[in-house]
Amino acid sequence: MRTVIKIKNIEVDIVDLPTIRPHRLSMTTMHKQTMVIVRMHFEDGILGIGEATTIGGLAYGEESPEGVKLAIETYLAPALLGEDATNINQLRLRLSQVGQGNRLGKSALETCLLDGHAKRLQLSLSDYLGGAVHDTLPVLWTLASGDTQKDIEEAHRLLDERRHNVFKLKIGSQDPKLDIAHVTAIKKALGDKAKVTVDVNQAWSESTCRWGILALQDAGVDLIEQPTRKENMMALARLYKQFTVAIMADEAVSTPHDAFLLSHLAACDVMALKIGKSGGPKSVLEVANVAQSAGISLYGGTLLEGSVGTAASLHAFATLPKLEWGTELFGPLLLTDDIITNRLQYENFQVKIPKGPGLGLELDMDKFNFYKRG
Ligand code: MUC
Ligand code: MG
Repeated sequence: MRTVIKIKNIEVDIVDLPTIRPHRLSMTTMHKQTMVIVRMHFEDGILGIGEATTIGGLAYGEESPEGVKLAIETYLAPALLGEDATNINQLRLRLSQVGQGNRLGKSALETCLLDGHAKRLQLSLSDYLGGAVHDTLPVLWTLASGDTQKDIEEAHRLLDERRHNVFKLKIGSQDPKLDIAHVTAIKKALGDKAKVTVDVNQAWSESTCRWGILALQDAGVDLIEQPTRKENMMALARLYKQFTVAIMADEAVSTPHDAFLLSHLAACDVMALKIGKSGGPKSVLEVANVAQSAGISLYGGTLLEGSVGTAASLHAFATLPKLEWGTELFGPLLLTDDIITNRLQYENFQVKIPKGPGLGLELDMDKFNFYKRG
């Protein structure tokens, strides 16, 4: 017989942390990262933590940090308070009944529930999800300072430190010809020492893609991420058939249904998995299952979460036997400081899956209180 453990209280805070340098994407330039940190208190004294993070307020996605906090406090958390925390599937169903979409907030809550219950069972989160098949995962770095020379220097330094040997370049904020010159210069400077991928973040039209992707392919780029608008899956499908360079869907794939549709349309080689897009560490694995059944390769993506969201992603992705394109779980490294006591470890081009019960992390309450809003 399972002992019922009730959810006692849920606290939601917004935390702002500066980035180590400006981070330029097609739709915005980040100078800080804003994280929604959720603390879920259970009646057995256990604390579950979770994070909901997006990029650039409302610039990147359809939910903002302030909106996520409001949705959790007003609708999602009240549906969980007083409920049995040991039946997580029941609570996921409850969340889907009280709220459509709102997957960022659901992801933070799902993480809290998983962290709490795994701690209760003295298991790591990945063990609770069935077991990790990796102790470490490869992790790339995004070059996005907005300056070609600075990006080249940054890449050389990170290669020398053996921290990253795959670099993702963010383009789409300027004239495509300038973007192509930028990518070509970086790939030329790095040569065979590093792989280069490109994220257009939906900025190009299909006609720009026809010559733009060809030029990037000729420059030696290994993968092109989300070149066109996320709604336009048909454009992605047409482009996928025109090039040999790998095409990855990111913003276009959040739910298992999106993964099914993209697979049905034969629209991409790779899908970027992100816990925040899908509603949590367990939910993202449902997307992975659909993709893998369709023979589509997987990539462990990020919404540039801090350590809490990154650890949650690591535990989920570590359970996947095949993550052909590695991960980009470098979010904590983009920030000047952290709100946890034991930082994630990056070395030899890999990040370690944290050990210890649940996420394997603890909040540093002094730092948390210092950086939290209000
Ligand atoms: C995105 O669209 O992939 C991931 C890495 C990065 O630099 O930005 C994010 C968002
Ligand atoms: Mg992307």
